[in-house]
Amino acid sequence: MKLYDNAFAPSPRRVRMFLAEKGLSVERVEIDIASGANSRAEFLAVNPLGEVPVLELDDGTRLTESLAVCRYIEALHPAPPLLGESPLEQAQIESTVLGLMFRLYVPTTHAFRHTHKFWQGRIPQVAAYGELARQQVLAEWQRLDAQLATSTFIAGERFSFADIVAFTTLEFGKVAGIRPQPAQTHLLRWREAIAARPSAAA
Ligand SMILES: N[C@@H](CCC(=O)N[C@@H](CS)C(=O)NCC(=O)O)C(=O)O
Repeated sequence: MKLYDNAFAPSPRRVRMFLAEKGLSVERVEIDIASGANSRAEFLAVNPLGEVPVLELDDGTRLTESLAVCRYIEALHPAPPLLGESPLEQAQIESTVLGLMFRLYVPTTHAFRHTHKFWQGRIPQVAAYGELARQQVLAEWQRLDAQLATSTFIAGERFSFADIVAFTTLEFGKVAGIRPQPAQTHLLRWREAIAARPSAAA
């Protein structure tokens, strides 16, 4: 197996953390997004969307979308379970993960793309839209801070892929000025716990 990856991007980092939690490692191919390698023909032949991660299997089959990639890895290597064991737990984690992707990760990318100088001249930027997205993300972190007052992890009492998605999104949010506030003590407690896991270095 081979992972088309980028050291700084949050989506492939989800897969790296997931693999690390499982004690697995795969060959990595670094795609330099900053220099536009993901938009060149060579990589577009791998993923026409120009996005990482892509997991390439030994028979050449390619999987995109970090959730699907991790679900495939989980099916091959069930321990420790990171996407739930019982049908109910699996549904609850998937529901949480999809919510995080739509309400947290996507607006965080919009805040970054529409306000950061890295994107100047690369895409049409609408600063007001970026700021709106940033506010949406901040409100969502506030909601998660309250939720973490009564649960150890993002999707309940067990560490899961939901924590990986939330943590990598929070780390990435720094580029758009999104950070936990000192008053968000539950969020800060959770972030510290996830950051202390060896997989956080992946
Ligand atoms: N929904 C996809 C998101 C993939 C994605 O957004 N990848 C970003 C890096 S985090 C990317 O490759 N961006 C390339 C670009 O923006 O040009 C997943 O979960 O894998």
